[in-house]
Amino acid sequence: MPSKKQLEKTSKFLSFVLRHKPEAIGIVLDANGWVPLSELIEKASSEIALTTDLIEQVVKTSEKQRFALSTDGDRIRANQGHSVQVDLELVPKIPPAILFHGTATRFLDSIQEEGLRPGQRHHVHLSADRETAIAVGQRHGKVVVLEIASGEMQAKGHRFFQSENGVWLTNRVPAKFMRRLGEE
Ligand code: HQG
Repeated sequence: MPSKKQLEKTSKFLSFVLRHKPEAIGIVLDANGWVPLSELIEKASSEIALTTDLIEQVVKTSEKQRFALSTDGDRIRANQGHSVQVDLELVPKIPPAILFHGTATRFLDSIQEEGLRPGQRHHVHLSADRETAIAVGQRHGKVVVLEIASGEMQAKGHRFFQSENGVWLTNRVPAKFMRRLGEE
């Protein structure tokens, strides 16, 4: 069994190349974000020693289910969070009435003005529970949780998607659909 540290290091590396910088190791993702494991292992070898076993362990143990293997087990892709253009073939889905977004207090003025924007990613990321939103927001600073009227947004024509690992995604959230919850 690889150590926790080794799994984490590998997971970070995979996020980096499968979401953001495939060209850093000279791989090309296909239109849907997939890359053959054999190619990934070979091209990554100057940076990190990967094996099929290690990658499978990372996929299996990722608490957020960050990656998926193809049904035949030959290819891998990141489930969400990309900054490179890939088509994850997401199908619009009706969201729960309320979703949450955790962010940092320092972003609030700008969010109030522009609404939530995807930034470097394809979509704004939302979660079904407050706890996840708090954890996500804490990465950026003093956390604040926004409650999003996703049901109302959907009724007004905004489309929602759910990634394979359960994260809710939408293109943007205008300020009128959000309400600030107490700071944590
Ligand atoms: C903020 C992690 C100013 C937004 C998590 C966020 C998530 C604005 C930051 C996933 C803004 C972007 C995504 C505006 C949004 N003005 N700031 N108009 N609109 N923002 O990291 O949602 O570990 O790109 O509030 O678990 O924090 O990578 O997005 O604070 O699911 O698998 O701009 O990343 O997953 O930050 O996190 P991010 P996020 P992984």
